[in-house]
Amino acid sequence: MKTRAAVAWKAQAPLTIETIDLDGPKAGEVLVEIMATGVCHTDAYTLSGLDSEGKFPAILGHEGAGIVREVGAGVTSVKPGDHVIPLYTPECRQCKSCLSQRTNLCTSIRATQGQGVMPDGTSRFSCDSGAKPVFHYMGCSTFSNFTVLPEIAVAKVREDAPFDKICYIGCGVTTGIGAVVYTGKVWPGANVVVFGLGGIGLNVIQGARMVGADKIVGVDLNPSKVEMARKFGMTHFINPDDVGRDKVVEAIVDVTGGGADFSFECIGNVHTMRQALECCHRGWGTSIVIGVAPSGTEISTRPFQLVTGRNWRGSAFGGARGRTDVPKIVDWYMEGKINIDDLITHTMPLDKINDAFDLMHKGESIRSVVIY
Ligand code: NAD
Ligand code: AHE
Ligand code: ZN
Repeated sequence: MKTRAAVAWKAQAPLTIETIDLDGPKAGEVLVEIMATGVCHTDAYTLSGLDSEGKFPAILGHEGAGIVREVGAGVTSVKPGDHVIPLYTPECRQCKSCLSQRTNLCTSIRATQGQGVMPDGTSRFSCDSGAKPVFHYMGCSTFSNFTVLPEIAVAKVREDAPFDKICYIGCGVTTGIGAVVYTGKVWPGANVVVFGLGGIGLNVIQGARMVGADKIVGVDLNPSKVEMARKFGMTHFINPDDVGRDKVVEAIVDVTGGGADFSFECIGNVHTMRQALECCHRGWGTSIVIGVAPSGTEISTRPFQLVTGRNWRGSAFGGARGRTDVPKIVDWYMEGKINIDDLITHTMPLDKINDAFDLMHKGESIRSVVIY
């Protein structure tokens, strides 16, 4: 079939809207009509050319919601008409990682996903009527109106949930709230510090408030993020440019009375990752890296920071098991337990998708959502 899609032809170039070819679902795969997709900083990261797994030409996008239109042979868990959220972290429930119950990082199709192809090693997308392959992205490619996904990479969700809001659960909401609930297991009364008050950090903040955190300290260079952060539960704000960039750790230790019980780095900067670790409380504080730093960069700290009891961890997709946890998070939204609407500051049609990247880079949006 033909589908409209925003194609990333090469790094650092704007996406262009094309009508491209899409092969139907093979065994174990499903065809999904994407109804809405968010634009995450990770899409911008890959488009920047700094992602070691970035392949071009590709159809980016990994934060979508849509409707199953066709299923391949052997598909049993979803049927045409089901509403789904694509999962860049699938859940096969059979691999060593899924069976371990210790991680959400299903390994069954991770290798081919990173190569921009389906599990059989080929792409379903092409241009010039099949002559030139176009790569998939993070196994999702939600910047295409129609996409093909493995059955294990879709979460079936309730049908009364609006696509233009729940698409954000496909990455940002789950990543932020999940990092608090599933990865950190943050306890009521904990002091929490959040570096980066963007589409991820604000969800960490609402997750921290949800579990009953005490102080919730936000750190950002952009003071325009403060109002929204306070609305979502931030109790204290530190602008590194106000306290001095080399005094951020001191300022946090001061405001938390000894250091953070939990810190979350939601920027993707190795310097703030170090600050996020070093602002943790001696003896037990845990820092969780969420931000994706450019390939080739490295984190560092004095080993003494770890010897004295600080813990350095990371979280992908908030530690959420996609097919199990995503439908529950959709329920939380529908029951009014979490706020998604206020974080979606901009919407646009597909042909304006480059505006979403511009707004993000200018720091003017929290989340932009493309509605097909
Ligand atoms: P965003 O652009 O919406 O927000 C980033 C925020 O960081 C902005 O408010 C910006 O002002 C602030 N910032 C930038 N540099 C700063 C600095 N030096 N000090 C303080 N604040 C600074 O981005 P987002 O969509 O929230 O994504 C944040 C990061 O999380 C990205 O690196 C993204 O790739 C990553 N991410 C990771 C996962 C995961 O599963 N681990 C999932 C989604 C996104
Ligand atoms: N290809 C990148 C990896 C980037 C990365 O860490 N991605 C996160 C999700 S970001 C969503 O916005 C993730 O899930 N990581 C676990 C995994 O298996 O990729 C790079 O830098 O090489
Ligand atoms: Zn994302």
